[in-house]
Amino acid sequence: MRKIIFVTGNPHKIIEARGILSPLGIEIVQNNCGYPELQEDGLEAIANFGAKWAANKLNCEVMVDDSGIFIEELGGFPGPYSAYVAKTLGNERLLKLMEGISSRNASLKCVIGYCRPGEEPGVFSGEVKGNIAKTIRGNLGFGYDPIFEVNGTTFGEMVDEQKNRISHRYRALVKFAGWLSFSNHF
Ligand code: ITT
Repeated sequence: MRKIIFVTGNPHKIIEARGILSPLGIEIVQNNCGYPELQEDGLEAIANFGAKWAANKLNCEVMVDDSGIFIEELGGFPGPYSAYVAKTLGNERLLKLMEGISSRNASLKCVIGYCRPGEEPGVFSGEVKGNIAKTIRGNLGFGYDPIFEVNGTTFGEMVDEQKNRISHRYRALVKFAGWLSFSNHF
């Protein structure tokens, strides 16, 4: 198995990444040393900076994952500020904010950043389109999963195997794994 350090404090991301990458021959090892999260407009810039910072700090190759939810009618809010909004507002109050709004298109995006010490990072992005549910449904998954619906089912109602077949994280990780095996990095 090819081993990669995944720098994240979020155990759910680790579980999902293992489910997706282990059949592809990649073993994930968690490190939660953290990294400075730039207050940037884009997930790419945050993942890029975080991967480079962590690779140089730990002196080994690393991957990071910066994700967020983008609500069309709110101009893409909260986007890169999703962690802050989850902490300060939470799903219930986010739904209140959306009350009376009929256009509920949204997407979840994930950007994987990968870097080796002293080198420039690569970023791999994935997106899944869906909509904001009217109510919180399901207690599986994490974060925005119980309010993010795809074809009538929230991610909070899906077991990992279902979410992992269509998720933003799956799409980003598959791109990353493809790049690893086609470059000299496997
Ligand atoms: P690390 O930065 O340590 O990896 P984090 O949980 O802070 O962990 P993010 O900044 O990427 O990660 O997450 C932004 C927010 O989006 C945060 O509130 C997450 O719970 C949420 N989130 C991330 N991935 C998600 C997913 O697959 N489904 C639903 N919500 C998700």
